[in-house]
Amino acid sequence: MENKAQLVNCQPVPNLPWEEPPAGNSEPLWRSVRNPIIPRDLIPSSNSIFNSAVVPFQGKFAGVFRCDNKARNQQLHVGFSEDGFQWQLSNERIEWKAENEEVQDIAKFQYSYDPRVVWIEDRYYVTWCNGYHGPTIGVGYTYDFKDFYQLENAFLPYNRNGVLFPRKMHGNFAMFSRPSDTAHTPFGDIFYSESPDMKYWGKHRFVMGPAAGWQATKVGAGPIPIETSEGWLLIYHGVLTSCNGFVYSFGAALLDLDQPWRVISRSEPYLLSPQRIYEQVGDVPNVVFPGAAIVDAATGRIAIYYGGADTVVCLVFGYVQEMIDFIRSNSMKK
Ligand code: BMA
Repeated sequence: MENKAQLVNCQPVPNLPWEEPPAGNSEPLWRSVRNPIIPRDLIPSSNSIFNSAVVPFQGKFAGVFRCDNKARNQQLHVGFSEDGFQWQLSNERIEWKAENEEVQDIAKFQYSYDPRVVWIEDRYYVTWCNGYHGPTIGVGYTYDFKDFYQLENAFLPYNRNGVLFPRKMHGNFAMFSRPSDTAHTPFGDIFYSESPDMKYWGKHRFVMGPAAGWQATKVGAGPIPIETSEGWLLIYHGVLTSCNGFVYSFGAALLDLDQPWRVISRSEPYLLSPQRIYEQVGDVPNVVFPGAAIVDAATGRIAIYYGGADTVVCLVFGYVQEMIDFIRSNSMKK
């Protein structure tokens, strides 16, 4: 019997979007029968809606969505939902207000995509891939999902997949990121960094790089890491290069609670790979890209939001304990 993991700093979410597994299910995760839960044309302005981030908000749900418009600009839109399945999205992109004059210079919109959202202490922080002479990690916050304030970019270009921790580490904010190039980067390792003030980032540590198979080309952090007594549960995407291009799957790892750059265990097989038609066919074929996970502390249930084929938003369900057991019993040899 594996150790029983306790969730740490996790709230009950009684209205978590949820479906029971199909009869005879033997997979660690199972997809919503309602997938894709957000179609590409939910709002008049959108070409596609995918790779998005949602959180529980005032007893309901709110989120920041990647909506590429019909000019194919990559933009962030705000959205709200009663049940986590059915979403109302703004038809216009978020207008970030520079938090102060210094930030004014970098807050000019170029492009923004692949957001993550997390509650830390007193507000919701948003990170995203922000165009500033190439992709880098944009940072901002909101209290109410109405007004959004932009801070300094966390890193120099080029970087993607900036993912904050839900609490301070060693008295500092903490973030994963993945240094990249200007294009469809053919490499990618996950790094960890800390900041005392959300402005200056340092103490950079290597966490993990590609490994054989589904994650042979690059890896990048997905949803906000989940704190458990067994370690940080990190869901991450991994990419392989086939004769027809990149294939995006996702898996998970357990990281040391105090030093998250130390990998305790990492599963050799993926948790989910593009196998359904809405994951295989779209603007970019063969992509499942996880951006958010909501956990219900009362039941240990998890609902993971992911983008399908860079076109739609999808949901997949599981149990945190079963994911941890899956990682441990399918662990990569070190
Ligand atoms: C990455 C990002 C993601 C996208 C993926 C597959 O570089 O652009 O938003 O899902 O490629 O196209």
